[in-house]
Amino acid sequence: MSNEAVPKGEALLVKQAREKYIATYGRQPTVAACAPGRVNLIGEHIDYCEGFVLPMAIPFLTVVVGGYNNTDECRLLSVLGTGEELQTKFPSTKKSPLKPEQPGWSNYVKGVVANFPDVVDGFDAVIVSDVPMGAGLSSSASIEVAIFTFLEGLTGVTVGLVEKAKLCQKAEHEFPGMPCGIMDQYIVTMGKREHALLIDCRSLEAEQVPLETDDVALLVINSNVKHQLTGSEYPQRRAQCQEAADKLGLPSLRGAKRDDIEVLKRLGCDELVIKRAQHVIEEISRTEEVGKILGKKDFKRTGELFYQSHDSLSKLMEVSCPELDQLVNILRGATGVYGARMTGGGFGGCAIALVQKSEVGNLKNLILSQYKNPTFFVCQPTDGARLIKV
Ligand code: GAF
Repeated sequence: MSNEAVPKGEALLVKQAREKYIATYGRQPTVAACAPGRVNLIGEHIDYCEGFVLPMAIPFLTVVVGGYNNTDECRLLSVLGTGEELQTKFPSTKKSPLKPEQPGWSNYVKGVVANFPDVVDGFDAVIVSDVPMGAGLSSSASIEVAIFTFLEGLTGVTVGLVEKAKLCQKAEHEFPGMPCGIMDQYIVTMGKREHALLIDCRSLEAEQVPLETDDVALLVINSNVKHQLTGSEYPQRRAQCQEAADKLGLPSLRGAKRDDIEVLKRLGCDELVIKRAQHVIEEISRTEEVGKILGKKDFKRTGELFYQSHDSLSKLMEVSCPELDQLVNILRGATGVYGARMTGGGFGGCAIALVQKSEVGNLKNLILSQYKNPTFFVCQPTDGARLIKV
C-alpha cells in the first residue's frame, strides 16, 4: 500500500459521479457542486468557546451531482474512497419533515436537507468523495456543505456564506448528533486558495492569512487511527469548557484571562475543568499570535507555538492519542521541522508539520522508519465550496 495520499482532483471526481449517476438513474445530472476537506493550522478545541481558529481548505473534495426526479423521494448513492457504494432514500421535505435515523451516514445529508431554507422536492444524487474518512480532515463538513451547495444549485435558493456554514453546523448538531463548533463548516464553505483563514468564532468574521509555500511545506501525516467524535469525549470537553465559563460568570471562555485559572482554583473548580480552561485560554492567545506572524513568514515562532499547542492538547485537553504523540515526537528536533501538532478533533486522525520544503523526502523516511503505517499528504490551501460544471 502506498504511503502517499493524492487528491483525485475535481475533473476526475465529477466524471466518476456523472457516470455513476447515468448508470444508476438512467439520465444526465443537471447540477454539480463540490466542497473541500480542511486542516486546522492552530486553534484547536476553541471554536466552541468563541475563540480564534486558523484552518485552511485542502484539495481533497466531495462532489455531488444530481437532479430532480419528479417523485416525493430523495435517493442517494454514495461512493466511498474504498469504492464501496452505499444507498439510501428518504421522503422529500414537501412530503414530511425529516428526522434522524439509520443508516448513520445518511444523517449528514438528511440534516442539511431538513435545514435547507426552502422545501426540497424529490431528487436523485450521487456523492463521490476522496476526503479521507475518520482522519480528522472534516469529511463530515465536506459532505454537508457540498450537499447544501448542490441544493442551492437545484432550487435556485441561496443564503449568505456565514449563514450557510451555520445551517450546516445546525444540521450536524441535530442529525448525526455531534455538538461541533463552527470551524469546519466555515472553512469548507469559505476557504481561499493560498490562504488560511483566521476566524473569530465570536463575531464570525475572518481575515485571510497568506500561506507562502515556496520554501515551506505543510506535511499532513495520517496516523491511520480512526477518530470518532460523536461519542462522549467531544461533548464532554465542550461541557467542561462551558462549566468553566459559567463559574467565571462569562458567556464563553473567550472572555477569560490567564489570571482566571487562579480564580477557578479558588472557587474549588474541578481539576479537569481547570485544565480544559487553561488549554482554551492559552490556545486562543497562541492562535492570535500565529495569525499575526504567519503571513510575515515567522515560521520559527509559528513552529514553537505548534508544539506548545500539541502538548496542551495532549496534557491539558487530553484529546490526543499515543500514535499522534509519537508522530509529533519523531518530528521534534528533526532537521527541517519548524513545528508539529495534531490537527482537528483528535482521538486519532492526522498530525501536521510545518517543514522546509527541501526536507520533505527525508522527513517522510524518518517517520517511516519509526511509525508503523503513516499516510502522507503535502498540502496547499485551496478554495471553498462551489457549484461546478456537471
Ligand atoms: C472537530 C469539530 F467539528 C470542530 O468544530 C472543532 O471543535 C474541532 O473538532 C477541534 O478544534 O473538527
